[in-house]
Amino acid sequence: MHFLMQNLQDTITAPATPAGVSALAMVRVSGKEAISIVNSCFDKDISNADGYTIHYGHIVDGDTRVDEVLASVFRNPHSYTGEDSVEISGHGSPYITRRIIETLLKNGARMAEPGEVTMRAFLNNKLDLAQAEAVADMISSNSEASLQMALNQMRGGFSKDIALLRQELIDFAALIELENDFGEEDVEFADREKLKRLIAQLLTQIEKLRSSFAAGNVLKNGINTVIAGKPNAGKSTLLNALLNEERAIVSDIAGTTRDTIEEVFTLNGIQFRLIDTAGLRESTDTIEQIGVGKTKESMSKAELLVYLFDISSTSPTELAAELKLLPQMDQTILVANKAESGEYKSGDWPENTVFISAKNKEINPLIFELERVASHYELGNETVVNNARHADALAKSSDALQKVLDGIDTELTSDMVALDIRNALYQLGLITGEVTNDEVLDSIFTRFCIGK
Ligand SMILES: Nc1nc2c(ncn2[C@@H]2O[C@H](COP(=O)(O)OP(=O)(O)OP(=O)(O)O)[C@@H](O)[C@H]2O)c(=O)[nH]1
Ligand SMILES: [Mg+2]
Repeated sequence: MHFLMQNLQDTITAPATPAGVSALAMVRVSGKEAISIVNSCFDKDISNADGYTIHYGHIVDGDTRVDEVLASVFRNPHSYTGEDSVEISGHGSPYITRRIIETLLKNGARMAEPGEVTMRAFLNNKLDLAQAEAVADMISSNSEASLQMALNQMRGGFSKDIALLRQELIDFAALIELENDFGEEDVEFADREKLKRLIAQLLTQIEKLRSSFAAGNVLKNGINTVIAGKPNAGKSTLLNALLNEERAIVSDIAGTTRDTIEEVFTLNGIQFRLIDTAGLRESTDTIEQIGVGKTKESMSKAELLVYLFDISSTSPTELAAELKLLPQMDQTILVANKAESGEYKSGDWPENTVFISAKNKEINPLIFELERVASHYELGNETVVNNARHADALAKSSDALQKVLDGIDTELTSDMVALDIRNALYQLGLITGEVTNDEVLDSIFTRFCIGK
């Protein structure tokens, strides 16, 4: 509960750029006294400066010039936080940045807590909670797709959907609560059939949002992809070919890979988390057995299985037997490796088999398949839920709505039905921050780094 205890009347400061040597570094000052505090350690008078103006001058500590800077002035409410703010761009040395901040602290600013800057923006209605979380996601996003998703969410598409759902429900809650006020009199303002239809509609929409969570997760974290197959099929060779580096040991000894090896491969902005595994076979070697156990575990968690077989030493009947032993996966790509080693008839093999030569780096047919998989996750304009907290709140509101339905069907009293509706509203509101509790706020904003 650290910064909910902090005084929001304070003027805060923090570096907004990472520590380290760079051309420039920016220090943020935000709060009621932002402009006057900077003014008291700046060799120009900016006390009456308009918003959106930039001022050249020096930060001074007594008689000492700390740095030559540009100070950008923002007037409330037209700033990131909605408060008066000054952004000081100085030279990018950690020492200078520290000196600027020390000077500001001396003149009455307080060091910002991590996330406090964005929390103020939230409290001043500059962002809603889902958008604030998107800022955190954007800062930590590591691929183009996850960045796009965070940007989308920041623009508020997600929040708008939720707000629409909530509004319809609020209207019904009000009607049902009105019934309560009439107590003994047996009145029904809220048409139960209409309410049931609305809830069914809501449940469908919530379901849609929830199922986008899986796709959202992929964009954020990458597609868990397991490369499996018999020993010597060429799995490690394939991993190396995809990464274009000699990452895994390759040898003609069956059972070379024992531990799983994980590397990220990015294709069209989508990350594949490639896992090279120990070849699948019954083995008497203890360590290899452990490796095979790990392979099976990885497969059970994977979203995509790339199953490799050596076409030069496997017959179609043998392959069919192998495939029977595989777990059912949502997505599997069957790959015939060592295709350069001899003639083959593609008709002899299962449909959709792709033929490659990992050793010769002839892997384009597989790349095409991976692109096809990646395209499922491409970002449309649809709302994507990408956050475990949102998914959780959606699940809980879905449960609460189900309860409302059950309540209507079993002719529960209107005060009980109203209670379940309120609960569903509460869960939906938690997502956008229309309803907040300290615990949620705290867990979100502590994920930020100082200065954000
Ligand atoms: N001719 C040919 N040989 C290949 C090809 N890909 C891999 N090999 C060879 O097959 C042998 C096994 O390759 P690996 O990549 O170690 O096979 P693996 O599936 O990782 O094997 P384990 O780790 O033991 O399960 C090595 O001698 C590779 O050089 C290919 O496309 N063509
Ligand atoms: Mg291997």
